[in-house]
Amino acid sequence: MDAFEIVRDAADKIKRMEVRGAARIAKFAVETLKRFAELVNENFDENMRKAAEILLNTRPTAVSLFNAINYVMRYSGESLEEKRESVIRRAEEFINWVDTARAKIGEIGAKRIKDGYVVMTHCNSSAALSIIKTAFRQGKSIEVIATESRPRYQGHLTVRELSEEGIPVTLIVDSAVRYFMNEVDCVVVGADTITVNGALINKIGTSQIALAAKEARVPFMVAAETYKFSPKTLFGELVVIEERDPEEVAPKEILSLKNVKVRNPAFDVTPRDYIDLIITEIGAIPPEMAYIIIRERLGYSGMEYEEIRVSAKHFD
Ligand code: 5GP
Ligand code: RI2
Repeated sequence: MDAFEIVRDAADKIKRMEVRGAARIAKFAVETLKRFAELVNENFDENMRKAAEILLNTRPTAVSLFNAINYVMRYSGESLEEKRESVIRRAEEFINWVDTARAKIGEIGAKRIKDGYVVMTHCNSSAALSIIKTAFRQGKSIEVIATESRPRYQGHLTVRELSEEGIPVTLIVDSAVRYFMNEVDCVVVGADTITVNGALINKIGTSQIALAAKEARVPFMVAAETYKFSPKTLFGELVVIEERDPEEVAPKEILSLKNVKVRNPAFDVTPRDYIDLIITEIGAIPPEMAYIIIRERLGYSGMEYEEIRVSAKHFD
């Protein structure tokens, strides 16, 4: 396969959700840029930029993809070989960030899960499951309630994963969340993006769960690596919520009915008031601290922002 074919093939896998999950798509995009850099021998800067844009224009909501690509695109060097090496080094650094952050989040978050807890989770988040698995491996007897997460049923992935680990898990339909909330000790979900004012953008249905949890006084925790915080929102942009094909939601005979519109947003916004804690790899923080993470951990200031930014033309 030629270098751009590899990139286009990877972008297609992300779009079709063959590769999915905010952390996984970020890591996969970075692995792809690394492979691309290993193969490119001319017009290095221009070709890297084109490859980065193809990967960026796949799924608009998870800022992990933007942060990952921008991390690699801050490569340095004068000669082709220096630049290539810099891309490879930065890609490896980011991949290491993904893996170590997930483990650290597991360690920190597990302290909030006590023996005998029933934990509710939504969709399939590697960071949220890291917390649940770590608590279980520490010998705590826990049970999980997992929503099926229509329309893509990522809940099926979650119950498989937990079953393999030996963790008892109950699968429920998304609309049964309120019904089960009284049995739940805490909710743990992942994140696609955290905004500068501490709002959570995550799989559609998350905000309803947060609302039900708040009403029942059940702690609602978010597992989010620091690369899930959005620098764009510091500069006033709103997060673009991906709306996917209605065919994922309803059969053709429904879609073809007169006067019927079918909509399929993939994510929703949970305001910070519903969030008790965000578990990051550098500590458990209140949502109000999102600004500090973007400024100090991700190192974004107004000047830098425009400079390093790879344009995302399809959803800007
Ligand atoms: P709601 O839409 O549920 O009333 O509130 C959403 C909350 O998330 C508000 O506090 C809003 O300021 C905050 N927020 C931060 N960034 C975004 C964004 O990109 N989109 C939306 N819809 N809300 C955001
Ligand atoms: P991790 C997923 O998005 C879900 O919304 C999940 O909560 C989030 O990414 C984070 O997953 P999708 O790709 O990064 O299934 O924690 O649409 O694995």
